[in-house]
Formats: sequence, structure tokens, C-alpha cells
Amino acid sequence: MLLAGCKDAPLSALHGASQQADHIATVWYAMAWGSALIVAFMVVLACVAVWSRSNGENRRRNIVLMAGGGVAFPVVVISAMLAYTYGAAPVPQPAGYIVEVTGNQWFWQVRYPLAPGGPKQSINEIHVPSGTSVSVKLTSHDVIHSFWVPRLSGKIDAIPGRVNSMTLVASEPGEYLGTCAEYCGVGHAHMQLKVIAHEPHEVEAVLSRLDAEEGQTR
Ligand SMILES: [Cu+2]
Repeated sequence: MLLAGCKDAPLSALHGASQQADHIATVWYAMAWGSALIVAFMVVLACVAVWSRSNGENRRRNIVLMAGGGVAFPVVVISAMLAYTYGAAPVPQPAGYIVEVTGNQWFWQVRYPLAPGGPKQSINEIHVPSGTSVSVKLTSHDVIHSFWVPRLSGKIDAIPGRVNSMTLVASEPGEYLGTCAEYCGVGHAHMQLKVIAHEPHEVEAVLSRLDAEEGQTR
């Protein structure tokens, strides 16, 4: 019941706006309810163990219970969860749009290398077309940051000297809040960003209003 309060928050991973985020939420629910059932089952077994009396002749049964409950059961549950998590994950589509994002203490620098009329840039806002697979190429200028837009996808680290990639798709136009998810210094808590998904035909006009990259003409 307490968790129900988190569902519609702007940074909620349980309120997906993409297939990828919906899949993460489904896995989260399966793990949460599965874990609750396992805990309940273990509590029942512990009660049975406390209340039953052993006459010392059940050694074989005890070994079977320990091997079953301690080895076979976790192996089956964890394997099934692993297969489900990877097997049912949405397959990334080839990217139709590219943004380059650089983490800085304490802001996100966004570059649109293929914008019409030359590369454009924005700060703490990522303009993307909705319904399109967006390739985010991520790096950092100083320390390790973590890029996380919970309603669209999972987390990925921004690491100095390295480019990490992820693909995200916003199913519908709208604004999706994101945040740095790895402590990166005193300004970390304010290091938020917004993915703004536009109707695909509006993106070109939006990009044309952004600042040109230094050294480029508009
Ligand atoms: Cu941070």
C-alpha cells in the first residue's frame, strides 16, 4: 500500500512510458511479489520446524529438505527469473536519432550532431522525437555520473574517457524527468534533466531554435 504512493511520481520506475520501462516495472513486480511469497513460505517452514518434534529417525528426510530448499529451490527460482528478465526484454530497434550527452559537475550537456544546419546543443534538456528509437551516447567530463530517466529506461554510467550507449524510445510526446543516479559531489542532488519528446514532424523546428555548437553558424 505504501508503494502505491510512488506509482505516478515523475521519477517513478513503476510508471513506464516506454516498452523498456514497462518491462523493468513488470520484472520489478514479479521480483517483489515472488520474494514476498518466498518469505511467507520460509516463515511457515520455520514455524513447522519450531513446533514439530524430531525423533532422530528423519535424517534422510532432513537432507532432502535441505538440498531441495537450500539448493534446488533457489536455483530454479533464480534461473526462471533470469530467463524471464532477458527473454522477455524488448529488442532494441535500430536508432533513428542520435544525441550525445556529457555529464559535468553538475549539469548535462546535450549535443545533436545530426541537427539540420549543423550540430546544436542544449543544457539539461534532451529534445527527441516520440515513437523513435534514440541512441544516447554518454560520457563524462569530470567524475562518474549515472544517467537515469526512470519512465523511459534503466540506468547507465557516464564515465570519463569512455562512451557508453543506450537506446530509448518515448512512446508518446511528453516530458520525462531524469536525474544523475550516482553521487558526484555537492551539487549531485540538483543534477536533473528532462527528456522532451515531441511529435516527430516538430523536431526539426525545435532543433533549429537551439543554440548552435561553438564554432558553428546557425
Ligand atoms: Cu550525480
